[in-house]
Amino acid sequence: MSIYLGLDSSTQSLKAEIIDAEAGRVICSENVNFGKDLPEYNCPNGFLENSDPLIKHADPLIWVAALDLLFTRLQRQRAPLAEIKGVSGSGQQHGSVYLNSNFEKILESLSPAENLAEQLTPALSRKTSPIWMDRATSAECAELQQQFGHRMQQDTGSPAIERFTGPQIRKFARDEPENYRHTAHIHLISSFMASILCGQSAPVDFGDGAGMNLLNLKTRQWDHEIAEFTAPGLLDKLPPAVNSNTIAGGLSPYFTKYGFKQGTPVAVWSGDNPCSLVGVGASEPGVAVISLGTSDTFFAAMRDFKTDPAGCGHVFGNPAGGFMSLICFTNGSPAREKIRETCNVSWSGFDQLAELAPPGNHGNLMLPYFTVESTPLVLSPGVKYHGSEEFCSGRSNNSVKIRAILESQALTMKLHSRWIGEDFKRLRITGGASECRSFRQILADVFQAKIEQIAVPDSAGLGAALRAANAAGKIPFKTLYEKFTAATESLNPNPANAAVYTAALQTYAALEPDFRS
Ligand code: XUL
Repeated sequence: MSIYLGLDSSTQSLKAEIIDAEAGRVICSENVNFGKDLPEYNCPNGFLENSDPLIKHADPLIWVAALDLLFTRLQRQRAPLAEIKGVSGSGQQHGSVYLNSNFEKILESLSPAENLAEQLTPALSRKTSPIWMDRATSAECAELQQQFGHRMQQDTGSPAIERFTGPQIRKFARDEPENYRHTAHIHLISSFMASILCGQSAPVDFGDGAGMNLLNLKTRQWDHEIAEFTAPGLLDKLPPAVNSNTIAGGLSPYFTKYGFKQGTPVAVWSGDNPCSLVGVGASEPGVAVISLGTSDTFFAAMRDFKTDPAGCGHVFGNPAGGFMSLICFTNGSPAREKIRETCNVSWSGFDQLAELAPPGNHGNLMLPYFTVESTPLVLSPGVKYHGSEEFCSGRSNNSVKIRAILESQALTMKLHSRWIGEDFKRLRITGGASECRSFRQILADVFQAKIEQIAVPDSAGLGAALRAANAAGKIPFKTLYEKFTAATESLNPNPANAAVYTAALQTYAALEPDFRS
């Protein structure tokens, strides 16, 4: 049997996907929801409440407590844990965990009689972990940009970004110098979780490491100059950065209490977006992925390293080698939901009504900034309308309103993915809104690309399991993709609609700068 485990430590839950790589099947799934299952950690939505809306920290012990609970549940459902040939994982990106010099000693001597959270408490040099939703580091980003200018983006793949780890570390070192001094290891959530599994401090992989504003993507080493400016002595606190197929170590004896075999290979973990690239079978260039969720993301394996001149898109490491692009649109599902509520229709009604308005929507468009937007950067939210007087004053019919949000979201994705420099002819689409047929056709027509739907409920967890099979079992990704990530449905573009969307894209691009902050 060829069984592998993928773990997905996301913002709100920890999930497991156990695959049989030979049979091409997920044989077991399990899930721990932080808010519901671990209320004592006070992170109902994955982070601690804070009166400052810019601060989003979590209690890192919730992630290790979830590991104990998840494995207990897997054991209870008689998952074949002793058969597992390799483990890897996916972590929400950018978040960081701060540990003192006891960390490794504690990991080496974990007692199965006690739980992980209690044993790891004395290893923390900082009680909380900033996560990707934190935006409290604008001052630090400005300082990093002032110091390094364009080099920051050219060498690390992104300009200094509030949620990225480097600016977060700089803030901690400045605000809590004593605690920073007592910090011996700074881990990403991904490398922290891998460390616990293998009982020693684990490396950071290039995929997730690229989301730190610290990794030089040209040398694939920590950038000494940027690290030292970010915080004094930082280089000594960072784990090594390695290829994503590196085996970090063998499973710690602690986990034999759940039925795992000691020494089972643990491949380094990666970030959720790099893992999803693998989980949807898109780690070869030529196909882009659109994930429609709370935020919509557009990502693709890259042929060459290049960066977004507008500074909105990012470059991360592709776990299968090379690089991947990632663009995040904050106004995804909640924006669609707002329009659905305004029209007072069900999701199927929403879908049907969108088809009643023609492609191009009579020239009616909207800039859907219901909340702050990261692509393009809009810090003062507000929805802007363009088109007929009837549409702009909210009197148009529901079909026009619904088509406006969907066409505008497709156009912003097309506009802001142009820097990648690839005319994608295939797009793989995933996430809740991929069920909306009219949206799929709009995306097909705006991009003039074939839209493939895939039936992967947890692409990050599956991607982690496939990475484990690749790193520990030496199974090529191509073989795994044939078995796990075939398209379930596809939709062709209508060439007759190309011209109308080329024109709409021009209008949209001209409108946007007026509304940027
Ligand atoms: C990517 C990002 C999020 C997190 C959480 O840059 O911030 O997608 O990885 O999912």
